[in-house]
Amino acid sequence: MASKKELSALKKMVRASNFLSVAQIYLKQNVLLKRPLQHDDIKPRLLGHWGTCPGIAFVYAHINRLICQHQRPFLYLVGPGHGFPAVQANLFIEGSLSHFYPNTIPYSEAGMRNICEKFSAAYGYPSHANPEAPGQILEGGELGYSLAVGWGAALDNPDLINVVLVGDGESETGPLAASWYANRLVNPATCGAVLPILHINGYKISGPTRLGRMDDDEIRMEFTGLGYEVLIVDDQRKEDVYAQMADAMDRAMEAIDEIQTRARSGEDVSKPRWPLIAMRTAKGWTGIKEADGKKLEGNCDSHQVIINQAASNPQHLSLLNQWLESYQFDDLYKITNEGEVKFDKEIRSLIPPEHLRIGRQILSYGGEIVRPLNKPDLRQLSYGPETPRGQRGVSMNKMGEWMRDAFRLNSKQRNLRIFSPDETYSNQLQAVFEETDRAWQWPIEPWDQDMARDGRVMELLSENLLFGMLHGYTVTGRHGMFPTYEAFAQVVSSMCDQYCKYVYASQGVPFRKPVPACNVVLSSLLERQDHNGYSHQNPSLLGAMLEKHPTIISAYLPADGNSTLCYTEKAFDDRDKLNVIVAGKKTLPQWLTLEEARRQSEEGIMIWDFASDEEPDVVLASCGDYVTQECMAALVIIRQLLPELRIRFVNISELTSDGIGSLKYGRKPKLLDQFFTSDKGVVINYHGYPNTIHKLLFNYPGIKRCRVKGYVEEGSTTTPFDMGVRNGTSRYHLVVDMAYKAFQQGVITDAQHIEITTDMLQRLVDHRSYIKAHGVDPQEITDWVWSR
Ligand SMILES: Cc1ncc(C[n+]2csc(CCOP(=O)(O)OP(=O)(O)O)c2C)c(N)n1
Repeated sequence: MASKKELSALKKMVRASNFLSVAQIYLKQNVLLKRPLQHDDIKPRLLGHWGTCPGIAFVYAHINRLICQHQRPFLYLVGPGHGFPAVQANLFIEGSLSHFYPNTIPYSEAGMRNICEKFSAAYGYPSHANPEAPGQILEGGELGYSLAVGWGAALDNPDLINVVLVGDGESETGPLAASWYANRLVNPATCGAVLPILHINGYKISGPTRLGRMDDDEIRMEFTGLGYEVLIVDDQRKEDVYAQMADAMDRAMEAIDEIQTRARSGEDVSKPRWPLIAMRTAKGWTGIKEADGKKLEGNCDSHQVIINQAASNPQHLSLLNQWLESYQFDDLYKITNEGEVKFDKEIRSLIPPEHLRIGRQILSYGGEIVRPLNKPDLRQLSYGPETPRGQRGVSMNKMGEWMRDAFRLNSKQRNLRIFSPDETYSNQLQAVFEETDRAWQWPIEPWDQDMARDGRVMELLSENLLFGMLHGYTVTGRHGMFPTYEAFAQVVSSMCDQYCKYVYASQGVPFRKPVPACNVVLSSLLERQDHNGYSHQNPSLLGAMLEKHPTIISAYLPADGNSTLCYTEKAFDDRDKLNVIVAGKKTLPQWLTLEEARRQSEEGIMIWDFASDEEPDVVLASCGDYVTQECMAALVIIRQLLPELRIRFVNISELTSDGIGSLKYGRKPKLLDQFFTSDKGVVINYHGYPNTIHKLLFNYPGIKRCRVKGYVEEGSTTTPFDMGVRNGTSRYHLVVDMAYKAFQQGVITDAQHIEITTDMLQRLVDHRSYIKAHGVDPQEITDWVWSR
């Protein structure tokens, strides 16, 4: 139970924060209310969300109390990050802002003026939680990700407690709704805890929330059913809400401690019932109750800026003045002889020791907390050792073996995990189960496969939950991979965007240091979703990510197993990025020795000499694994038909939004002439949408010579080869395209061109008849082998 003194301190801290929040939202000068407000003091553009700020501050103060009491590391993830003024206010009060920004935000009145004047101003501070703010590990704009990110950050951080404030509006989103299920995955013996605080202020932007209209029994039933111990705090009860909250926080700590102690003393804890606080406090609490005939406090009308005419309307100005005065902020601090702010003694009693302050939590800013992975020896895993050409293999199997060995080599470090929506097996990564299991904290039946309390593979059928967990895991310095079906990766496209924004914005922040890349592995690729059909054929995430800053996103498209090994290693070496790795899970011919694959992975593009002629007439290029097979088969056919035609084969294995190949080529596209020549026709067979390549090559002078093939949104349940046929990426189509390029350049005659084209069209007709009759591709396709 909180003492009277503690309660008084909590109230003062929240008062100070609320004052500073309101000042940030409204005032461009006179921010400390040294004189009565004038219209001129009001910002010309009023931005910011008042309604959620008091709840954020209330929780911040209560976390501080717990930190002081328990001396444990805490993170505070603010789902309603749109209430950033409250976060910023508290970061100021605890001194973290002045620590990281001593020149611009000194611990003085000048510092307070700075955060108020610059809030939501151009080149000032953003209006939502952001990486410039110490302690934040999530962009606060898009709702729904806080809880998943919190669970991810808790993994393998046994001492950490992540308090996650979840908005009741936010809790209506799909990602958040799924995030409650993470209690099935997180092992209390080896991981930290998440304390969700559901802020039931009853409203979102313009209406009531689902939870806001439920009574206590209904709230209890819902979250008890989800597996939590529900603690309700309610400002409508007689008991002081500060005391209720302190009690709930104490009980939550006790419950966390009980679970962790049991699990850490060797007991097999099934169904750990983590605490959850359902906190009912009014939206816009302590703000203006009513204005212009509207109910503000305790209603959605307090969501953003209330009384927004204060710059011109005397009544609004007066209300704002009274509102600010009501906090009696003056009484809460003094200025020392050195000009520093000295907050009231009680407030200071709640500020944790420096290293434990929320804004100083070392886990939140990368750098020294990152331990590089011990990496497997690729020589032991590669196809070969001599040329693997002629051999067949599976890219995803190789990635699985790499991950298996990496799990073994990093078992002590405990800094590697897979986050997979039920697809570790399906995506052919099952080798990892030789070394680890799938994490599961609820009952495990004797017939369940590869499941254990302390598994390092996080599986649950929610792309949102798992990507969010990966976000939390990597930004707190660990390494992870999110293998998923290519077609459904779009489910987390927006989450990937937000991740990229977080990482990009972090790069400009001096105290944020590099963190391991977030690795999204796309498998079950469209070319081999012939059996699942049209719904499973969608390379959109790849294209979407290639719109992002070139330094933040790389797409890796290894053509075979050895290349997949090299790119897996590279992806885990990368920092401050999101990698999209595109790799097939079916058997395909192998092409490169490990040495060749390594060389290619440095450049992202390579001429394959073994498949190329000197001084070519035509260039054929591929980007992706299945499309590479088709190119190689097309080479065999065209060389049989036109032995005199000279062809170069180029494989592209890396894309950035700057272009194809590594950034070197993206930035100087003219360099691509060394692959594509300066004047010959080029045919490119690409795994995704052809437009993506057109866009990436828009500034390459040779683009007019390029014919780009790719997925053009044609598909169905059909045979594997027919997928290429329908999209014009099959070997027969490529032969037609190469013959056309050769004809255009006068290398073959009109008659030769017509003959070859007719031959290929006939083969396409024959193929269609065959698959209609037999239901499978003919043997010449299924058993095709490379020869030269
Ligand atoms: C995914 C997403 N959808 C919509 C919005 C726009 N939006 C901003 S705040 C808000 C309401 C949030 O309500 P709640 O989570 O209850 O927060 P609070 O009431 O504490 O402000 C909405 C819909 C958003 N930021 N993110």
